[in-house]
Amino acid sequence: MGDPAVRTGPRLSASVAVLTALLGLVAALAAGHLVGAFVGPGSSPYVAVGNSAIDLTPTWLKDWAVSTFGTADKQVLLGGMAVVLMLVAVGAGLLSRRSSLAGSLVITVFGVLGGVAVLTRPDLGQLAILAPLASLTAGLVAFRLLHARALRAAEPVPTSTEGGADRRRFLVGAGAVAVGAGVVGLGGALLGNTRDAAGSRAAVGRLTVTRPVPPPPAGADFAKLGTPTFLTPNADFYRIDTALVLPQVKADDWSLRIHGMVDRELTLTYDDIRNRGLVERTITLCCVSNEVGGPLISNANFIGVELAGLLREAGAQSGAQQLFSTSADGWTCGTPLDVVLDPSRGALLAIGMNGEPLPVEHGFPARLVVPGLYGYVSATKWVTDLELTTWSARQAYWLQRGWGRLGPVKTESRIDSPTSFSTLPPGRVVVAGTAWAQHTGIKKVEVRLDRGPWREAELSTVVSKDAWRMWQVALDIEQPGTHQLTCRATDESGYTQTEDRAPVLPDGATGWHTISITTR
Ligand SMILES: Nc1nc2c(c(=O)[nH]1)N[C@H]1C(S)=C(S)[C@@H](COP(=O)(O)O)O[C@H]1N2
Ligand SMILES: [Mo]
Repeated sequence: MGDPAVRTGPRLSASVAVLTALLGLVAALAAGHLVGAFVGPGSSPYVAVGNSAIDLTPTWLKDWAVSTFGTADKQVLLGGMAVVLMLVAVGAGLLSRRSSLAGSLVITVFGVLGGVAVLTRPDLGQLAILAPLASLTAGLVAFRLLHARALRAAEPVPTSTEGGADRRRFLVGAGAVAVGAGVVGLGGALLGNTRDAAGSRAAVGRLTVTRPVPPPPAGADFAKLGTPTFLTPNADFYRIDTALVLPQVKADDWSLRIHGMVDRELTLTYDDIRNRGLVERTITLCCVSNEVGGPLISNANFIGVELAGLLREAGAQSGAQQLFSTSADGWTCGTPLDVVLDPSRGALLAIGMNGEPLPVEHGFPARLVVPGLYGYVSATKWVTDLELTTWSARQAYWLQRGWGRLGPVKTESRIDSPTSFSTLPPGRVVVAGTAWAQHTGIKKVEVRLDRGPWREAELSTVVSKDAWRMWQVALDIEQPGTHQLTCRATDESGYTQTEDRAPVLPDGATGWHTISITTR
């Protein structure tokens, strides 16, 4: 049986117990953040657990998260983790009103979880374990110290002066932990900033392009009618990746290794690439997770070197089937090698985007871009390693999760204006939108009102078969009421978009984009 003194001894009020546990949590997070800033951006245990959660998320749940929260899914995950941690701390505090044992156990379990997450990250070295260790130690020390002081303050005391001193000692300790965690956490954030890639990107300066593309012609979009601008500004370019914190790779630290089934292994530095003779190419990138009518597509002038040229220099061996690329954060991608090696394809190792060095969120210092393939099989950001190999030897990140191997972009079109469910006066309505069939080109877009005949739309000036095109058509919608507008594209191969609806998994959605409008 337990010591009866434990049962009858001092007991913390619920609020003091919860405060003690929450301060332990704050101390743990701050210490992990600071040490994490030293050993690498993803080694903060909080971030590592989040990254592991992303990698362990089943595809259906990931799809649901993306379709519900869009590109804010990562903020939602981090926020959700914060709420869970806080609830756990509240529970641990309430279980620790007499003894600190339960709280210490909970802290230890979570510390070990953080350690496992950090150790199993593909992109973190062994040293990264220091971050969760710091978290565990700081959490345990802060919690147990405050708990002991709180217990002493809660003891029935002979004189009121001593009780006051004990209470003061607890409050001073609590204040010290709170302030200390703030300082340490802020220190971690500042240190993280000095180690980030933005400074390195700023120092890159202007990229000298040997073969630039001219500015887009005036008729390249119908932005005045509601389509996107032909070139997507970098700040508006859609972003998709599994990185909870952006990989921070400095140009000076970066190198690209080309190896595997090659005659000569190559290692290239940033200067090697930027001095190779940069070309510029207009390429529309889109995500396989883009639903019919969805926004996960953008177009930019990418600046880089010919990927095929690099691989020829390394000497691709016969039998090699895929270009297996790895990013600084351990994400992997498999691209069909014949597509990459085809000189007419124009695959790039890109270091620039719309006249600037690649933005950090789009892969600084370097990424791959392959016209006509979805991003998940072609567009590795923060790329550091290219291995020529077979399909059976290596399985890339999304292939392991049930997505298709080849990933050619499907011909699609989208209505941008009017927007779905808008109400318009009856009469003339200009319908405008976007169509894409990267590396094939768009030949025709047709629009239909309700079940009426297809009407051919006017297309924007063609710039490149690798880029999207905009379209517009004026329709007379006299009858008041609800109407359906549908569009479909035909590409330069003669293929007309199928009406059959396919989901995004495993290799991209199909179907006609239809919207509802009301005239009144
Ligand atoms: N390192 C890394 N590269 C990546 C990804 C990723 O998760 N990690 N996602 C890919 C996917 S699915 C797409 S659609 C494109 C998106 O590129 P963007 O964010 O520049 O638009 O990047 C690709 N490259
Ligand atoms: Mo994607």
